[in-house]
Amino acid sequence: MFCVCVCLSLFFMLAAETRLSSDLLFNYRVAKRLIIIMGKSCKVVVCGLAAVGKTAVLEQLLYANHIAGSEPMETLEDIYIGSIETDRGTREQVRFYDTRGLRDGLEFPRHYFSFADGFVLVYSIDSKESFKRMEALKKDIDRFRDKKEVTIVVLGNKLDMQEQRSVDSEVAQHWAKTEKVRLWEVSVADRRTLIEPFVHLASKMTQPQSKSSFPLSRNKNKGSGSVDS
Ligand SMILES: Nc1nc2c(ncn2[C@@H]2O[C@H](COP(=O)(O)OP(=O)(O)O)[C@@H](O)[C@H]2O)c(=O)[nH]1
Ligand SMILES: [Mg+2]
Repeated sequence: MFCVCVCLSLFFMLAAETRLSSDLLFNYRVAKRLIIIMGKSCKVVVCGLAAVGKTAVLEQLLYANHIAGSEPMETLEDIYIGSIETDRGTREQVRFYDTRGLRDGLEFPRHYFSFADGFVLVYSIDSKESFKRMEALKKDIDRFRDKKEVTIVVLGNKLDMQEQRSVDSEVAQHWAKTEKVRLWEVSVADRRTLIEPFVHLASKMTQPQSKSSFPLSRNKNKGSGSVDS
């Protein structure tokens, strides 16, 4: 019995150590604490194929500190809390869930579909595969969102890589029109291109007639960021 107890204690100590040593988890806890202090905010899930630039977009939008083409770091889940000035001139707090990049055989976790108020679907203009995956994500959102109203914006990222373009701009816009979503082609290398889609997103999610409207400020688990329109 004593041996079992010792083994169990060692196991839990080891597990706690591993968890504490994880920056991600630490950041997640800090973010959670921040969220509790700061109250309600819109939840936006950022998703798409791996390496399309989801993290880079958020880092650049909120902190203007991402150099396009810099060493990518794999994301598990990070939460960014940002404050966005809407087209009504109000400031709204948005919680961005930066998700793990999808790869072959990796399904997007279902729980995101039911808890999000909004989605940023990202593909890269140099990758047809990423566009297809983004289309599939849109279908999944329609299927699994539990009839909840959600705002979706689509970003065709890496606009600076025109020479490698494989997703036609008009084809993408036509798809967006059919799906009744807004689509922007953007580049992390040019932060200005990121502003309009996020201002639109925050404005739509918080418009007065919507149930999810509320006034809000700024932050992220690794810090905080702000976007002025
Ligand atoms: N040229 C270029 N590179 C980008 C752009 N956005 C992201 N990247 C690069 O693409 C790689 C993957 O980005 P990352 O944000 O980690 O992708 P994620 O897996 O979708 O989060 C990194 O090297 C980024 O610097 C962009 O607009 N232009
Ligand atoms: Mg990432």
